[in-house]
Amino acid sequence: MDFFDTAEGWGRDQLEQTQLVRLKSTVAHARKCNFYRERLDAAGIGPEGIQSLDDLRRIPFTTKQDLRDQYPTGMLCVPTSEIVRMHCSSGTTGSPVAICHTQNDINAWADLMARCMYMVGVRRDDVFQNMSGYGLFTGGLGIHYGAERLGCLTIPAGAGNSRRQIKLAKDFRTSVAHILPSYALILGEHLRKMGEDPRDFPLRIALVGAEPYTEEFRQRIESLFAMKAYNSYGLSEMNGPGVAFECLAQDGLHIWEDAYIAEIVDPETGQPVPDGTVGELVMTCLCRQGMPILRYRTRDLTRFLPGQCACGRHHRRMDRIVGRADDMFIVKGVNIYPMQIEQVIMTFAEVGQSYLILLENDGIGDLMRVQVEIRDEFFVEDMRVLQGLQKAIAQRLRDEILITPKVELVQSNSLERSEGKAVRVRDLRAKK
Ligand code: DLL
Repeated sequence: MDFFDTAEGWGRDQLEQTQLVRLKSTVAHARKCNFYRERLDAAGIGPEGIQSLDDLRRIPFTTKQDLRDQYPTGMLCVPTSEIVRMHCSSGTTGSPVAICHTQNDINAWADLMARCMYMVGVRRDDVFQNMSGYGLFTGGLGIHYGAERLGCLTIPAGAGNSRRQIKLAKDFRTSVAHILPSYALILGEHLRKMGEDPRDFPLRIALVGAEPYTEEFRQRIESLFAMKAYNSYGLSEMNGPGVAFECLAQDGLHIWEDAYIAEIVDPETGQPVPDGTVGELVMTCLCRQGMPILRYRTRDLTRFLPGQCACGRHHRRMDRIVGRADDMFIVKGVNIYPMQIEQVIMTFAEVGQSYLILLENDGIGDLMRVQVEIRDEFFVEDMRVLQGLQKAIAQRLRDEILITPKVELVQSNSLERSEGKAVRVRDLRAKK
């Protein structure tokens, strides 16, 4: 097999031996900041405290609140003069979280990102267009440096502005793009409105991630553009993109275990769940000097996939993220994740690019409305057809989530667009 670097092809023994060596040195290094020294001492883990990979479980979790409390530089483990870049995580609530990197950190991250891209067939003669926001968001510079590391002509197009994206892609024959799932469908619609078939667009590969989306959504993106779309997972606290990535088999995301240790725990108890069971992903980085983070509670829900991947790589795979522990909402006593809704509505050919879940309370009880954009060619259908569609969607949703939401069909492009990650749920209940 053709690997980007040797660690990509390592077997289990080599991966685990390396993890142990790197975990030992990361934990020893983390003691250079007061926060971890105190935490580790309190847990009885001294400078030589890690003897086996099982000792990882003795280390207390790190939470987003810890990172907020240590903002901006409380968790640095090198002098500030060694730091060359910082990024912030995309959280919209609470005070910010800043992650600081040394030049070595940035280089190691670029290598990992380049490995992801190489794995799905991106090569130096590809033209790569990054359609993601730059700035503090790691999907900009993080992926950018990976593409340059591979030697691609890299176009830092940034988010939005579909007309310009299309012009750049056509002028430079862009073959690979990084794009948020919600934006991919919007871009396709824009092309159609211009009277063009998105299948004629030069793209052959898209790296798609940064927000949850379903397999049904991926299939739409792939067929719309006649290209392959690979799921890309990461979070700022673990650098950003480049943590886990799908290979050509598209059967789960390989977690780069030479650089990270992943655990999946019960979100309530913090105890490991049996393999194959969905739980909260907990991540430890093994190759970071500026700001190492141990056992980070990501709040993302997924499961390890059993067995070895058909591609032959030994890095463990995780399933696509089903949602975040924080995304779950409760209506009439039922726990619902936005992805359950998406999974249903995206199977209807009439459904367009976007949807929005509205949660309200009419004083008697909770109400859930699902606004669904309908593709232009179906919106002109007669009333009975549209009512039939509305009913069919509502019924299928009831089968999935056990309550019947009110489904509203709206015109394509009528729901608000965001330049960054899509907002899928508006909970208006608290305001009543
Ligand atoms: O979104 C890093 C990234 C950029 C990943 C570009 C992939 C591509 P944050 O802004 O810190 O970092 O947000 C991290 O986004 O905890 C997940 O909840 C969500 N997320 C990221 N990738 C995926 C994915 C970047 N493939 C948070 N599927 C994470 C589902 C994802 N959710």
